[in-house]
Amino acid sequence: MARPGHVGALLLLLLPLPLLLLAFKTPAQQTEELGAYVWPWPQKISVFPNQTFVLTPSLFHFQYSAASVVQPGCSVLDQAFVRYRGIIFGPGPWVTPDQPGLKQKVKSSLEVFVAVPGCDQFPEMNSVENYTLTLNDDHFILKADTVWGALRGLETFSQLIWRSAEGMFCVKWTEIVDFPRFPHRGLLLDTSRHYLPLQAILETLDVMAYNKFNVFHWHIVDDPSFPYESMTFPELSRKGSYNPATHIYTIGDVKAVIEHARLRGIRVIAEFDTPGHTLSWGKGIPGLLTPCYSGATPSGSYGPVNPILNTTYEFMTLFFQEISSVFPDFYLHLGGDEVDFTCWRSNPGIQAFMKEKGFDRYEKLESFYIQKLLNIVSSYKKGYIVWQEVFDNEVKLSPDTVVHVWKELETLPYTKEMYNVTKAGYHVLLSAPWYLNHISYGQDWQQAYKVEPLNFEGSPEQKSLVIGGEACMWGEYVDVTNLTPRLCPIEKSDEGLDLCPLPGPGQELWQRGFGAARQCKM
Ligand code: CP6
Repeated sequence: MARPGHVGALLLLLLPLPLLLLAFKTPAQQTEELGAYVWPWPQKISVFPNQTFVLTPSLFHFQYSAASVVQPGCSVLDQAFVRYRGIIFGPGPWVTPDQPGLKQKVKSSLEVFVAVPGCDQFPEMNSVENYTLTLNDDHFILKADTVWGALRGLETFSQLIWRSAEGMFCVKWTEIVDFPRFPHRGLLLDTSRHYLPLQAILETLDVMAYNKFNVFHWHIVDDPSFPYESMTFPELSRKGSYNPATHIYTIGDVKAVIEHARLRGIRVIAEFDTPGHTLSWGKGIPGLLTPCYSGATPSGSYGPVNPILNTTYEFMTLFFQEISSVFPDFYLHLGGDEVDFTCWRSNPGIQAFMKEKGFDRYEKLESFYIQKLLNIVSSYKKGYIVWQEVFDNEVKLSPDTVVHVWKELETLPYTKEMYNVTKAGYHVLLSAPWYLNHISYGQDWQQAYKVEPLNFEGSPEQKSLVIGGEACMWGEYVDVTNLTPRLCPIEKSDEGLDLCPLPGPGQELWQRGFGAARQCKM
């Protein structure tokens, strides 16, 4: 019987030449050798380093394969073709590659083939994003099952092209087979602590697309401000935003974000976090929040949403009806984190309600509220994501609930929570190791790349419940002036390459392993 060493040697002989050259090299050496800089690194890539093609910018175009089920008129790809032409070639002027005696083959198109119909839908959790990219003598072809996969392939194609010293646009003979490791690769932006102008959100969506991220988690409102302009309850932003003339997101703004994201294969998941983190809601909806007491009299300050009033649930029913129709994604993020019980504890009405219901702990009251909220949202045929406290407090959850793990405690490391949540059979989303807003001097983002989301105790079934992760940009110390450098720290990596990817789950969630990086292009 052949020992593993022999099998390995045999396999090596069967590999095509470029792969043979790559055997036993470190990832950095591989990247250097391939001369290909793709981020995140594809699942399978071979580059024939000695075969270079030249693209003609004035003539170059993307074209739908005759056999593709998707044809001109497909908004997602029509617009992506225009976008990627700009990304690849810039505005010009260009040198023409038609000097006599040019050794390299000139190529003037990339054929795009999509197998499954659909251009006007929204991307979903289960959307297929795989693609193959073949750049050889016979074909320049990108094949994907869906338009979403084609978008990922166009991004990769754009990253493979470089400019020669003479200013020509070059690409090597390349074969790529690629697909994501996890379906949910998200970025959270917090637009409540500091308002972010619409343009900053749209640019961030562009950066997400460069990194093959596919979920924008919009933490749109919180204690400090309520910038979402509700059609049903316009007082919410009129009273609760920093400035109702300038610091709100109108329905038009929200639609613009959703469409900009869709065109890049990015889902928008809105978070309306309750019952905590809701101070800004109270300004527009009197009676929604719990009045805190000092002794027998109201102190004048307010706590979480008041869970004992029917009016609270009447409001939530109407409010989430609107939210369910404005945001097309199946999932809403309902928050449920960091509920402070001090105010509830101080309120005599709440104390009486606790007695009446026989609740011995305030977690029970929190669960009572969340349970009613989940029923409301379910009635609108939506699924939900909740922060881990909702699971920790033993709220009854529907089986398709996603539990979002964000805490790292000595008493409860996130790996233990991942174990607990998946043991209970729920889907899980990881954020605890990926806080982009936490910075210290030096290359602390390197830690983010070293995270292995499946490194926790658990059966294969448990691991299969990990849908992915999200990098979080909490907004207490982040506004439009420092968003970009925190998203994209430009530094030298250990391998000596200029790095400017989205730190966090970009690489780990697409494929484990090393990849070179590119500029953020912001
Ligand atoms: N805001 C809201 C936050 C945080 C959470 N919810 C948060 C606090 C501390 C850390 C990370 C996040 N800023 N609404 C918790 C999910 Cl370390």
